[in-house]
Amino acid sequence: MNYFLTEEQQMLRELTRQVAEEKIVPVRAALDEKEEFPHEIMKVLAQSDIFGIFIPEEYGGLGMGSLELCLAVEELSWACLGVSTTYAANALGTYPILLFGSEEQKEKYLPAIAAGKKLVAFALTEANAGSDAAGVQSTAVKDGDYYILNGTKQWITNGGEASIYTVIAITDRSKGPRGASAFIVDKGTPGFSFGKKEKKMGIRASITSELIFEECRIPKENILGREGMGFIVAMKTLDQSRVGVGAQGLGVAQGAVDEAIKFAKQRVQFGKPIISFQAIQHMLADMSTRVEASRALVYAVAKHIDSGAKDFSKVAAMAKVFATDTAMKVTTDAVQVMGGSGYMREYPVEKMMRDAKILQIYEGTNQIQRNVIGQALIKEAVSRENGS
Ligand code: COS
Repeated sequence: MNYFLTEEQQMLRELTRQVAEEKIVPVRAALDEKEEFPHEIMKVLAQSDIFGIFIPEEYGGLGMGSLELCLAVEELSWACLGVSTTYAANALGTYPILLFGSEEQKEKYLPAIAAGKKLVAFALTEANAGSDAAGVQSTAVKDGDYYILNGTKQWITNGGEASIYTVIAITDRSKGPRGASAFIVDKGTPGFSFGKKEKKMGIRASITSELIFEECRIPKENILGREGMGFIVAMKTLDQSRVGVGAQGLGVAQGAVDEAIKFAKQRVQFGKPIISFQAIQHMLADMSTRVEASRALVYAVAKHIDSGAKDFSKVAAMAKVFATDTAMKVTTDAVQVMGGSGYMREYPVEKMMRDAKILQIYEGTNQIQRNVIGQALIKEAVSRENGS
């Protein structure tokens, strides 16, 4: 379908597809098997300026927006969701600086991020704070020119590999969600260490670690926005990033459809390639239709965000939930189309299916997305009733 992409957007898509085909596809199975961080691929993405896509030109980026980021994420996810998670989590970690950082913070951090010299991680989740984002227990206590950070963050993508961390901690527990604040913490700050490295079902080319803060002194100028803005920093960051998770779903689902079609044309049963059977055609038809619907929604939401829309929580949640539920369904159906072969590690679809599962869980479970959509519908109905 023609999405009327500009020449620049088409070139970006072709470039990331080329990286995906030439650099990621040949090594994805090995990265998954060895649970290895994709250092070499990150270098290629840096050399190709792909880290700078969504960063303004004045900070060394390409000055593009959500749609371009989604195009790149889609292509990387088409090849490997582990690699694309590493890349997309870098954007997630950068958004707090981009959206809430002071001029000094932007000048200090964004050029190295745009150049791919420094990787970023976003640290909200804890043992008792995941879906309940306001349940954070880590604390940041003001002490002169410093905040002293204590607590443990869990399941942090890029944990240990990233040089920069955007961290949510409580500065005033009595104020509930308004008592959280957001900070930039540099790797190497005394009192900041890394704990358990997780063993995961999928996205095994990405790293997921625990962050441990023990009497970690952070300069007070590392606060993002003002004290008490941490919950809003987290929510706005997630609103911004969730369409990218939709793009991940879109990419891996397209990858699975492509593999299923390729296989169904070659596999012969009852004397014919299985693609000639209607049972298979109907599955492929449904899979492709869902993927195209996801693409239309993800691109439309990304364009809406890029148009300068103020409140896009609802539509970002819709893109995330629709495209990632699609990814789970389509990757599972790709395994089914390919039968025994689909289940074997020799083919890429079993990995795609394992990888896709996380998309329904991270950056807000798909149940939380439905809550966000539901709350927005109620708010809209109330404001319609009030005639506003
Ligand atoms: N943008 C701006 N403000 C927002 C907001 C958003 N997207 N979402 C909530 N707020 C505001 C609310 O308007 C409210 O403000 P007031 O106190 O002025 O009324 C405040 O923040 C608290 O909101 P709410 O009461 O809705 O908070 P809840 O604790 O009920 O949580 C959900 C809301 C569930 C939506 C939130 O916790 C969430 O998104 N959870 C999932 C987090 C997540 O994605 N975790 C994954 C790990 S991070 S990768």
